[in-house]
This record gives sequence, structure tokens and C-alpha cells, in this order.
Amino acid sequence: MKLSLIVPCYNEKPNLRLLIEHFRKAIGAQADVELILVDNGSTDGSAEVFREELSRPENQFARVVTVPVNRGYGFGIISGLRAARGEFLGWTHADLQTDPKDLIIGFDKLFAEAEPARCFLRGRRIHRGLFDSAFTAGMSVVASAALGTWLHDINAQPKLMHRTFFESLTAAPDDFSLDLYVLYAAKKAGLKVLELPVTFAKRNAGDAKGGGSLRGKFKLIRRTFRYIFSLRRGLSKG
Ligand SMILES: Nc1nc2c(ncn2[C@@H]2O[C@H](COP(=O)(O)OP(=O)(O)O)[C@@H](O)[C@H]2O)c(=O)[nH]1
Ligand SMILES: [Mg+2]
Repeated sequence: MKLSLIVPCYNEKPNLRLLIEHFRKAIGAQADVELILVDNGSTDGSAEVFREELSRPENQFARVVTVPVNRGYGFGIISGLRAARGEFLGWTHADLQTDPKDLIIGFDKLFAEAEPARCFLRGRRIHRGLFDSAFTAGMSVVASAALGTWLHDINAQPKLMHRTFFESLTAAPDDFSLDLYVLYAAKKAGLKVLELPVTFAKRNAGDAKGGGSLRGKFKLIRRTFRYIFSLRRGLSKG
């Protein structure tokens, strides 16, 4: 298996059918690409939809990993990654804000590099509104100043990396800070960070639980800063 794509899904029932369909189109006939959908402790009846969709012959490129009780976004992704068989690993979100095609385009870009195993690819959002751009810029400046390396648009998707890098990670957090942690760890490991410009659409269905709402933004700020300072403490201890 060349590439495993992980999508953590938390109460995304109304998005699942379309999500799987878009991945089917994006992956096409590539038999060396697998999709791992993580049912991340959903309580909205997602399991039923997963069962139905994944029993269809055209969806055999996908399988589901079930986390019985939700423990956070990062925990969901890590659970999916543990089940992955691919040499390269990637993830994105389930609400169709990001196009599944971005993962395939991103992988082709990563794989065209001289040393793909020493690269880390991340999306960077373009064409955003002034408010969202300003918010992201503010977060980037604080995170970068605190951690001593330029970290911009941390929560953009997708993320793609070689398996050896993921396996080298020792302190992956269970919550939304996972994206910050891997980006920071990739830089510290001296990987070449590639950027893929992406457009983020509006969430397809359901409610935003992260930074997509104003309330979510405040929670994101608090959580991220707390996490940054715990990373810093880890740094000063050596
Ligand atoms: N809040 C939350 N989202 C999760 C979790 N596991 C997976 N996700 C997915 O993470 C993605 C981003 O969450 P979302 O609510 O859209 O955040 P936002 O776009 O930043 O507002 C969605 O596709 C969720 O389904 C979890 O434990 N908590
Ligand atoms: Mg979202």
C-alpha cells in the first residue's frame, strides 16, 4: 500500500455519503491508496451509514476504524493512523470544507520531490475572508514567536507525511493541537515543508465544533495557547 488517507469523523452523519463519493472519485482506480474513516465516538447514528456505505462493492477502497468513546480529534486521527498500511500517510477533515482531491494532488506533489520521505506537505488556505485571515495571522504570530519557528495556518488541511516521521512522534496530543504538534515536529526534524494552496469551502452539513464559529475561535485560542506553553516547557527541559 502506497498511501493511507485518514478522515476522523465526529457526528458527521449527513456528510458521510457525499464524503465517500468524493473520495471514490478522487482516488479512482488507484488500488494502492486506502481510505480509513474513523468513526470517532459519534453518537448521531453514523455507524449505520458507515455500515451501509462500506458494504457496497464500489466502496471497498475504504474501511472504518471505530473509536467507541470520543477522546478528541487527535486521538481519532492517531487511531486511524495505527490501522494504516500505507508507506505514506495523510489526513483531512470530514465536513467537505476541504476537497478530497487535495490529498491526491498533494501526494503527487510530495512524491515528485527528490526525497519524499524527508518531506511534509500541508495545505495553506487561500481566498479567505479578511476576518478569518486576520485571525489566522494573529494565531500564527503568537505560535511562531513562542516556538521559535514560523508556523502559519496550522489548521489548514490536508497533511501528508512519510510513515517513518509519524512513527518517530512520541507526544502526539489527543485534541485539536495535533496539527500544530506535527507541523512543529516536522520542522524540528528538519523535514522540507511543502505547501499546497487550497480553498476551504463552507462546511457541507452539520455544525462546526472547532474554529469555524466565533465561539469556537475563542476556545481554539485558549486551547492552542495552553498547548504552546506546554510545548515550550517541554523545550526548556531539553
Ligand atoms: N470537534 C471535533 N471534531 C472532530 C473530532 N474528531 C474528528 N473531528 C472532525 O474534525 C473536523 C474539523 O472539525 P470542525 O467542527 O469542522 O472544525 P472547524 O472547521 O475548525 O470549525 C470535522 O471534520 C470533524 O468531524 C472530535 O473529536 N472533535
Ligand atoms: Mg470544519
